[in-house]
Amino acid sequence: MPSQLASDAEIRRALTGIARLALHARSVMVSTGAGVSAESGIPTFRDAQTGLWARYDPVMLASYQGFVLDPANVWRWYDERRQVMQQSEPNAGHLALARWEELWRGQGREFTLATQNIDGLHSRAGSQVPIELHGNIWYARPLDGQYSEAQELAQCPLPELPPRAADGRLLRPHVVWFGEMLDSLLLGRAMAAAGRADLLLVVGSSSQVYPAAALPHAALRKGGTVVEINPDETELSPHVQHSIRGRSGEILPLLLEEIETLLT
Ligand code: BV8
Repeated sequence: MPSQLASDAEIRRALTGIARLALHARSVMVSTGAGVSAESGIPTFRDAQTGLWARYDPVMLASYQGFVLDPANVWRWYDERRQVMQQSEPNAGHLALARWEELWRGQGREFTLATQNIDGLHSRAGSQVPIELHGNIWYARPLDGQYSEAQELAQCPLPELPPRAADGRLLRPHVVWFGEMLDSLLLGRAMAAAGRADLLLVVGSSSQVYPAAALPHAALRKGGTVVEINPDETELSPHVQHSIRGRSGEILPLLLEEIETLLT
């Protein structure tokens, strides 16, 4: 049964143990969800449906069917999210993960970051090669085009909805919609890293959306230790060794403190 940790003393003790595990691990992986961007002011996927969007089901808006029904409206939803993301800064949790990656890279240790988030904040925090499993909202590609035709679409807000390529082709956000396959190379890299991870952290995810939610189970099957950081209990909580009830912007910097103490 996992330890569900909420008191400061319990969390501190667990973080010391997790830092020790990290130092003895051949490979470490972190998988993040919308919760890691919450303290940057970006509503989580499920909280996002407020105000005008309250009457829309995000799974419908984030789907091919929803898009072709009303491209302008779906782009309006994405561009409003882009405007919030544009005003947001990486928070202490993003920065702690970038620092961890830098420390591990400096010591020739394996560190993999995979994210379900499309906001680009891990890269802005300094993470070098985040595996963006669900794409990136700052890129777009022709609806009738290839995944590889993605181009940066940085202008925000967009001058016209829906945006079109120079040749007039309708553009779609370069994100993975519900019902769409993830990029097989990215998913393959993430699953392979999870299978190698002696320690895998799942941070800020409700662990409800597959195949991303399968990553921690790939680590558990191979005998890896899985740690969850989330203020709430999730479907993953009963399966992990440690489920830390806390916000990523607070817990991750504390974990990095423990790791850096052990490294000195
Ligand atoms: C696929 C990009 C093969 C777009 C996203 C029926 C039909 C079709 C498919 C399915 C189906 N049934 C099941 C499926 C599979 C489906 C799925 O899993 N559905 C779920 C709803 C059951 N998956 C797919 O469709 C995937 N493709 O399977 O293809 C296929 C094809 C056809 C048919 C079957 C299979 C594609 C999924 C990708 C969808 N795109 N995003 C966009 O963003 O607009 S998903 C989107 O939602 C996010 O990227 C993210 O992945 C997900 C939200 O999850 P979270 O990130 O966890 O966010 P959430 O809000 O849920 O939770 C936040 C957590 O943070 C909470 O737990 C909260 O407590 C915590 N938190 C809050 N504050 C903090 C915090 N934690 C830490 N610190 C804090 N401060």
